[in-house]
Amino acid sequence: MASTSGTGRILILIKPDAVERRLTGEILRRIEAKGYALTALKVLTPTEKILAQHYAEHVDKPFYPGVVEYMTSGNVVAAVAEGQRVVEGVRSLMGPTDPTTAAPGTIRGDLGRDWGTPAILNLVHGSDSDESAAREIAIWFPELAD
Ligand code: RTP
Ligand code: MG
Repeated sequence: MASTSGTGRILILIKPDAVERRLTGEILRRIEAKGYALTALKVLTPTEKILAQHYAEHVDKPFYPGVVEYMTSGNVVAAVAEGQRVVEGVRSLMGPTDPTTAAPGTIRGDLGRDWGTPAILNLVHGSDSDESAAREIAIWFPELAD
């Protein structure tokens, strides 16, 4: 059973389609409105090297070249959010991977439109576990390492 106490962290990426569509504020607004605190924020165009680290579990999959093309197509906003059970909470706010079938009320369900190429354009990334969050925060925010 998930922990119900303590403060967790999550790595969030506002992906290039969201930045291009000026949805950064709307997505961060939803995360803040839920009660999570933003504790780090930056804008950058990801390199292939950082994406290979971030998506280590996907690098050998057939869709990976499309993900690289998608994620290097423009700026992303990387953020760290904190709060109780924040990984579960933000993943719930995001909705599932496919924006076409993500439920209304979720970020991907309300705002996503998956008729783009070269990958599933789904606006936002959120770490899927506390372990993933720690690994990903170290990749995107090495300056926060203690
Ligand atoms: P994310 O890691 O970006 O938060 O998304 P997720 O957990 O919902 O999805 P995941 O399975 O981890 O996939 C990572 C990203 O790769 C792209 N993708 N394309 N079949 C495909 O074409 C495909 N599958 C995954 C998506 O951009 C997905 O968010
Ligand atoms: Mg994932």
